[in-house]
Amino acid sequence: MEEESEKNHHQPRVGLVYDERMCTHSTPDGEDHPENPLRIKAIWEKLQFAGIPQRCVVLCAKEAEDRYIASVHTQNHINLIRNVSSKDFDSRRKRIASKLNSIYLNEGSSESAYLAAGSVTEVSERVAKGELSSAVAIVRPPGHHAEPDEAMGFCLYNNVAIAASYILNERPELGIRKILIVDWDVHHGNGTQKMFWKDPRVLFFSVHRFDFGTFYPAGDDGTYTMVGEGSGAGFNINVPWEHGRCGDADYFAVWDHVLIPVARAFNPDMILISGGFDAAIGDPLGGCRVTPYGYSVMMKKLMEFANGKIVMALEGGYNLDSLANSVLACVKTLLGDMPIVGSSEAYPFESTWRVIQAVRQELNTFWPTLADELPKKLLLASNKTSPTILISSSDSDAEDDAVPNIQSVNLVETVQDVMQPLSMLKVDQDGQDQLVDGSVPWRPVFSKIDIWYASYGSNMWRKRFLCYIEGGQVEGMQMQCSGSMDKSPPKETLWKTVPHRLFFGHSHTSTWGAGGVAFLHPESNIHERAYMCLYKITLEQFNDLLLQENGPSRHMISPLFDLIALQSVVTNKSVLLEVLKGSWYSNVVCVGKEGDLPILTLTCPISHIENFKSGKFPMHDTPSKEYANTLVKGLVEGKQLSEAEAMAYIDDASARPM
Ligand code: X5A
Ligand code: ZN
Repeated sequence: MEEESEKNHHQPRVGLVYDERMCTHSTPDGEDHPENPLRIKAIWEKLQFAGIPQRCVVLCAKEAEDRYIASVHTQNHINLIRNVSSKDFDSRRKRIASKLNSIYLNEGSSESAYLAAGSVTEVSERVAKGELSSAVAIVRPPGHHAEPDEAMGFCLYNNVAIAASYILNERPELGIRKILIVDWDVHHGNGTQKMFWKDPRVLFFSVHRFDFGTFYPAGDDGTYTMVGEGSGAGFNINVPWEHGRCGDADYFAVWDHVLIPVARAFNPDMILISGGFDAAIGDPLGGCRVTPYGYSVMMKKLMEFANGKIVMALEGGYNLDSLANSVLACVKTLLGDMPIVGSSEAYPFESTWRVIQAVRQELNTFWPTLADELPKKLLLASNKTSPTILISSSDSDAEDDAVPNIQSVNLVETVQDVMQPLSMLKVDQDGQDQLVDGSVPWRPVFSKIDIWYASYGSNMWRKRFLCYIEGGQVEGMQMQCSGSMDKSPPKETLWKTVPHRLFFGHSHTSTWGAGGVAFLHPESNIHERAYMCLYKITLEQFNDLLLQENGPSRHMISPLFDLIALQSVVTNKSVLLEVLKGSWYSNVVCVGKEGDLPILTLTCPISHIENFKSGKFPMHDTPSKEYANTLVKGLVEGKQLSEAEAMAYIDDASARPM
């Protein structure tokens, strides 16, 4: 079964761009330099020897256009790079380069810089379009150190930043709204960080040697407290190694405990990798120890996101063999080849756990998933004598073992009846309703199961709730909802109060802007009373609602909240949705029954309550005006409270300590 569907998966279309013209950029007098033309030649030869180009879509390099470069670089910088290779600059070129930080220039520099930036942009566009599944750009000069107005660190144009900005700003019709940039070059991507510092559409993640600010490019830019600013706050993540010798185990630990949980929450539409390979074992500049196996695992883990839409652009990497072998491992991984065998002998350094914890603490207000305690056993495992703990696939969650509380037995039986034939519930890769060999499409089935969805926040206002069903946007909302696939209105509406604490937490939302949003304490408490507006909708609609409530985009291949989850919520009172981990509303809670149907609501995991109590997450934050208005309208139009009473209800809930 497994093997058969594997065969039916068509081979991914992996784009590959390489062009000898990028070899013309070299030191003016033929001096040795680590960033030399042999780098990309060695990669290309290795790929040819391995028969890779035949399996890929090979593309020619293309020069970037100034107007697109201009979205991240100044005109002044563009003029310099455009003209510096011309005859008129022959006498000045060396002098200009010597004034820059770690830069050489020759007659080929301009063309190479344009080709590198243009090639990354070109393949990114094709991946965004879906014409390619993923792509690798074997380019030079590298880009990630290049700042808006300055070439530095062997970089002239910031290739990856130009591509990201092109996709977001020039091609909105491609639907790429959020880009994750993963910079695994051993050096900090200072240029890219600057370019997207205030931009929440780009999550920039860089893991690099920092050595307390002494490693190139040196200074404080690469430290973990640099999290971005304005609406971009939280969308810049630095993981600064304290020293060299970091290897696979250290990188895997960062992937598992920082990057992957955040990526899950951010849910990028596309990933760009600033693929430097100077953290590779044997690299003369990096002094780290990542193996080709390490890179392939890092790549594989990223392929779980953005529908696999990944573009890897070459940055550094100065040992020709390490470089070529590492790139080969990455391309093979994108092609879906069997993973290469690797050792899991090593353990992360103790310093690695320290760095990971510092990063998690710094960023956990933006990414709640990072607030969970790391398991003690993990932290103790860096003594290098304990048995292998290398790849732990996810963070542990104390709330996973919620106390069972058997109720509504009827429903359990009902659910079990329908579950039997659906135990092999599966859908085809592209998604929705087609029948694939033996599997059962979920939408037609879920469209026949009704539940009560209970709202306590803005969804109490019917018009706002209907955005999740019919699509659209009401006053005060900062974004459009896509709506459910089934746009039929709720079959019934009714109001109830429940013995749960209503509170307002966090400091902003993408829907309502600044100000806290509503949560319901997942556990009941007879001293509390919260208003709820119940809508009878189908399990299919509930799934579409869950997806929209926890962040836009991405269509659902399999249901987020399936029959197993439904059974579990009825039996255990709440269920944490693993796939939504990191989102604020990842916890589905059953607050009772109405008729024979369960009443389901969405709230934060119980573990977050502690964070609200301790102040780790902001709370008794007054809700934003727009948001509070929406609640008031809901309660008033629903004939539950007068306007004054509704306002008092909200004030009371936000003022009271937990
Ligand atoms: C792209 C890259 C390194 C610059 C080191 C300068 N640059 N000493 O790896
Ligand atoms: Zn580097």
